[in-house]
Amino acid sequence: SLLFHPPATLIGVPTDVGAGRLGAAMGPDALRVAQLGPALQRLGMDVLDIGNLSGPPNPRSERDPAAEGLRNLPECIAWNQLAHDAVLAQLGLGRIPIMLGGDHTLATGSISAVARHCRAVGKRLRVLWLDAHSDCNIPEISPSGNVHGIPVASLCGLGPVELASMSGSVPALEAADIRQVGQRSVDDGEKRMVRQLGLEVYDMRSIDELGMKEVMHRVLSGIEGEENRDVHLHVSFDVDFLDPEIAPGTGTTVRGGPSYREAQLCMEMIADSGRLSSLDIVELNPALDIRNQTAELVVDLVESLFGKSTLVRTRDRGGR
Ligand code: HAR
Ligand code: MN
Ligand code: MN
Ligand code: MN
Repeated sequence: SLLFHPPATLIGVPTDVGAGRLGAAMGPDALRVAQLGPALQRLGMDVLDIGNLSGPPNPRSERDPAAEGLRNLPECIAWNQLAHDAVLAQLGLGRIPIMLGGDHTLATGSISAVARHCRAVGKRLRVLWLDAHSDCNIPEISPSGNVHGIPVASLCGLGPVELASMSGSVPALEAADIRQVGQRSVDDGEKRMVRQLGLEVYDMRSIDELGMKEVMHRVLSGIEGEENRDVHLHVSFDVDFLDPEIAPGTGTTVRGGPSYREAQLCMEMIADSGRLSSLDIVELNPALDIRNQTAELVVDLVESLFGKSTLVRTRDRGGR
């Protein structure tokens, strides 16, 4: 690969606590079966797999009674704290943490660690949120009580204080640090939150109208090139971002997502930015998959995210 990457660490965080369906806890192992680590090593990367974190038990039923409007909140807080600590430790070692979820509630922990790290070393933060959903609910408006529907609000300082304060300061980041791509299912109250926070969202309609190339150009603007070496780019990749025709192995599919080629271009343009410094891969649910095809697709896309390309390319940063 023409791109240099610092060493990376795979951190398995096997949770179902934030989701309405069971099975995402098997996500880390499905990614291992699909050879995520070896695939990245073939690109010349130094990859270490530290195994799975252990935390509170996952629910045994998909109908746990809701407490204070949010299901399994104490377990979600505990798992997020574990994810936070593990991600922060890897950042401190100069390695790229790749968090293998688990459900998307874990992004509060991982991104809180990234925000804490950026504050400590004086880096600017940009978060790309690739997801069919905005994950911007707060307990008062969540239609499901599922904690994987609230991490963006938590990071912006709203909702349960244990989650909102995990980075050591509230809010963990500014809404202006986030770019969302791929949304096509946003709840009514949540739409008002997105608006109120002023999130920059490139939903499926934007992708239809502008094309993935222009969308990615916009979400990466201001962070590419030598003059922006002080930017830490975090990608939070919810597998339901992808069209369910190519990625059935996830708990809350929504039709009309990015195609295989659109997703590849998205990942390739992120790689070209040269800024990728941490990653979440979440909501992969092998219990709903067909012969691990979704995990294999994710590995294929993550190879592109770390610079795999069909041809040897000169690094045309503008790309246009
Ligand atoms: N918006 C819905 C809720 O809050 C569903 C969102 C959760 N699904 C996810 N996260 N996979 O992106 O319940
Ligand atoms: Mn999500
Ligand atoms: Mn989602
Ligand atoms: Mn491949």
